[in-house]
Amino acid sequence: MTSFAVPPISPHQISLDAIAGSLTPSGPTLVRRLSDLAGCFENTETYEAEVAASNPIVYQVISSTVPELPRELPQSITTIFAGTCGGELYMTKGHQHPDPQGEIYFGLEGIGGIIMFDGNEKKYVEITPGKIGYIPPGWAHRSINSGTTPYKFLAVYPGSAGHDYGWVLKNGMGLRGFSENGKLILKDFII
Ligand code: S6P
Ligand code: ZN
Repeated sequence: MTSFAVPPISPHQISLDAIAGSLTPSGPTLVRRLSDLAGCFENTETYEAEVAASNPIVYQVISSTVPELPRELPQSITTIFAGTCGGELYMTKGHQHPDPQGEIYFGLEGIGGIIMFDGNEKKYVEITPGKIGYIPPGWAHRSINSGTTPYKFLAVYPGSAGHDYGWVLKNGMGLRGFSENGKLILKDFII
């Protein structure tokens, strides 16, 4: 079983396999199924039906061994599988950093993007292999897979940033991503 390293962390090298979406050495892997995304999709009827029917895996997050601790700089690779629920593209839960600090996402495979919301303004930044998306302090962020293959990106973030998922459930994300005839359509997020 993989785990986070214990400080003090030694200088080290990490191998990144963009196609496999893996880090070596790696820490824990988090798997999120549709049932873990309660309150995220607009069409609650379809959501409940699909959870009851097959409860598919929506995304997974593989961490490096660097722990989420102050002054450390953890990394992770998120893979969002291709799919929709009620026409809405598969997404991550989305969160705010309770300690408002920036973060970067680096595109590895597939096509997707970051919906960002600061409680007032909303933005969408597309991510493809080789593109870096910058998430400034104070912007909640949620990733979507807008393509037909798994979308993979590397995240690098301050270890003390934390994850507040409740903020998104309370305030929404500003935008929702839908697939219509294979095209990404962004719609206002109505609370
Ligand atoms: C951490 C970073 C990512 C996400 C991951 C899953 O700050 O933003 O590693 O944790 O993409 O998203 P979420 O919203 O379920 O944490
Ligand atoms: Zn984050």
